[in-house]
Amino acid sequence: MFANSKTHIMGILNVTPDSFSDGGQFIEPTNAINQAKKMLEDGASIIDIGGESTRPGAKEVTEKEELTRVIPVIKAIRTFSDCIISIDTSKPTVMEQAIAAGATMINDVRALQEENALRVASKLQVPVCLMHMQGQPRSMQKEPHYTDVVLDVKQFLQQRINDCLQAGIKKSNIIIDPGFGFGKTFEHNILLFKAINQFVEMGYPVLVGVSKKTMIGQILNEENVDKRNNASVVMAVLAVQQGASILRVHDVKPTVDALAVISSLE
Ligand code: 9MG
Repeated sequence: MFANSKTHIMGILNVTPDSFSDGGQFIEPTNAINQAKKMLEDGASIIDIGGESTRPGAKEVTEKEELTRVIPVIKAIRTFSDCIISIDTSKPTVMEQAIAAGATMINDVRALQEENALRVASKLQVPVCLMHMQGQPRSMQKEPHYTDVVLDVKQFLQQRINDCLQAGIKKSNIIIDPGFGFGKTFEHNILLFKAINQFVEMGYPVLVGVSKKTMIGQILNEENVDKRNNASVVMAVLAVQQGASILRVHDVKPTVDALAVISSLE
């Protein structure tokens, strides 16, 4: 699905009351569904639906609550689109029920490390994104520490890839992600961003998610997340130029337009 050279735009759909950038406006299923429609019309090929906020400091959510948030939205999107629906979760039961409801991909910020997650993902046989995170969202930004951030993150991802292959997940279903902002200082994020090409060299499609994140706020000295859109598009372009295959973004249309400019020059 992600092996060719096409760049996929993954539109973010947070069905949470406390997401950092959209402030819970898509917790209402109707709003969420309209937002998904808009992102698809704008050119997204993947919709990433999450019912657990993973922003720094976020509290964990119960399985029941997560299911209540995401399942109706997945079912509704499936009635009008055959797009790739990605379920952003670490919980095996949510993975299973989301796929049964029509999702076709798993995005796990905990890289299938929760109990039973590896076994369930292997059984489901869908593409899975393995993301690196140091710590847990509640405390991950307290004191992130690495010996060599690029090497450490690469080693972690390679270990998770090996565990996935061992568990029966097909190589063609694995996507990797350095996890920008997840247990990383500004300097760590910059070093990782400059090394996206090294992650691409690992031989798996690379997903990059920097849209509106704190690192962009720090570059711009801009607290207001709504004023980070332009810089988010620039970083998306720079990620593609290093070989990223999937861009996880809030603003689909400007990112699609930027990619059209790049491909017209190839
Ligand atoms: C859920 N989520 C928030 N940020 C993310 C990122 O950078 N990558 C992935 N895979 N998921 C993310």
